[in-house]
Amino acid sequence: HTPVSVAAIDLGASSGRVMLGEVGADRLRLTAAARFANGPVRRDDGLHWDVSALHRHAIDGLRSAAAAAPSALASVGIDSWAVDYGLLRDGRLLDEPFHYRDEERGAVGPGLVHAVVPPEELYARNGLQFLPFNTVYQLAADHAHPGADRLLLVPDLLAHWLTGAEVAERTNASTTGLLDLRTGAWDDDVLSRLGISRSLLADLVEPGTTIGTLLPEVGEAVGAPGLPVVAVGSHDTASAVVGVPMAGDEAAYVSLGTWGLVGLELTEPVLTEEARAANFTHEGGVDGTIRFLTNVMGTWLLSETLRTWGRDDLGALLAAAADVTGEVPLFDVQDPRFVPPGDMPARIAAWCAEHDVAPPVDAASLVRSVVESLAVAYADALATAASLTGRTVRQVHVVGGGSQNALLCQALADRTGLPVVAGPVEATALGNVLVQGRAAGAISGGLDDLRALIARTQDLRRHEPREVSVP
Ligand code: LRH
Repeated sequence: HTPVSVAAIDLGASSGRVMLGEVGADRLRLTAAARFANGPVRRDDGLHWDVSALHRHAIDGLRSAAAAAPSALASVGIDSWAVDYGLLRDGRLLDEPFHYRDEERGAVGPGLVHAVVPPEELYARNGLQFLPFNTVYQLAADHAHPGADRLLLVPDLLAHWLTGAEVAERTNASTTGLLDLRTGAWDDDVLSRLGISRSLLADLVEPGTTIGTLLPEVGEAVGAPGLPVVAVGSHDTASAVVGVPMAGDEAAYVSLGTWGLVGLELTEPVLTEEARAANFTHEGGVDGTIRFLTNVMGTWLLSETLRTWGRDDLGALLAAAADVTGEVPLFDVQDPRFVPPGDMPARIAAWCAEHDVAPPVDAASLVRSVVESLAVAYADALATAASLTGRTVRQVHVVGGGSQNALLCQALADRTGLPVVAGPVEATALGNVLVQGRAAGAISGGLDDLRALIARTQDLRRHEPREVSVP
């Protein structure tokens, strides 16, 4: 096994990056080749993504990664947030994709779908938690968009622009609601009942397979002609879970970015009515695993709060929040009012007023209130995951950008009474790089081996639960 260099294009809801990864039997190193902002773009017809800008950033970042690589890049892999898609006709994108936080589509889609396929039946078939923006609901709300002959999820759209190929990578396809959990194939019955043409969907590919090679003009632009594009866990959360340095079945994870994805890795589904009622999902993981998790609010609440205040000093605010000694309100972070972009401090105050709770008195206590309320929600979700599966959780891993929030990780340790292992921050890019490294033959083994490599090479921080009374 000789170490290889690979590039990871990792697109998150608030920022994207192109990472240069070096991976080998005892080596796992990431360097940022490019970082860029991402976010919702408001237009007359609703909330969109600027995927054309992401495409440009990806190309620029790839060029930097190729130039910085110690040896020629072996491949590039792409991951992004789930559910959103571009519609194409004759290979051309019809419009910038909608953003899953668009309120109107979320209000319309579910009713249209559930009138045809009731939610209980849908869960039995696709195993997905109800999120009003699952692809199947967005598509129903899209019927005003005739003429499309192909749907590509965001990472698959990028891969199409880089290689010309049209595929549906399996982990991300599992978030559409159109994949049959029992057979692993597109659900032809649901598709026909909903009037969605099967030919709109591309053929499924597994993480680790080669999607294609860079189109000649792209290869030239990035200085890496013929570079293979390899499918990774293209759902960012699938790659993040590969990047969780856990071992055994007593570990749980919180993949903490814009969302807090809280759950367990399973090999068999838990398709019970209790799991459906608790809104636990079965998303497809790398190597045929199941990501049994639920979507909880994440750092979105903090980033929208800072945006409202016109501040960008999260570190200073968290330090001030850590010093707050008075009571802070615990509010329900899962209240749907917090999903769309907007004035979170005002929404939190309104929630408190409606629930006869004293609102936070200043910025520091508001931030503390958010942190404590998130920790409560994660602790609850972890307890639910354990009870739905009959597992005992003895350790919690927090990965992703939010794992840098030590106040939150400590609050989670205190509220669960369990050790919290924080890191890696770049779990998603690492998961992306590891799957490519394995495909290139630089490493071998199953997810346990990939995770052991992370545990050996990455900075992790342990938070022990404290014997303190928590508000
Ligand atoms: C996190 C994520 C999550 C999805 C949401 C749309 O980035 O992919 O797993 O539910 O975005």
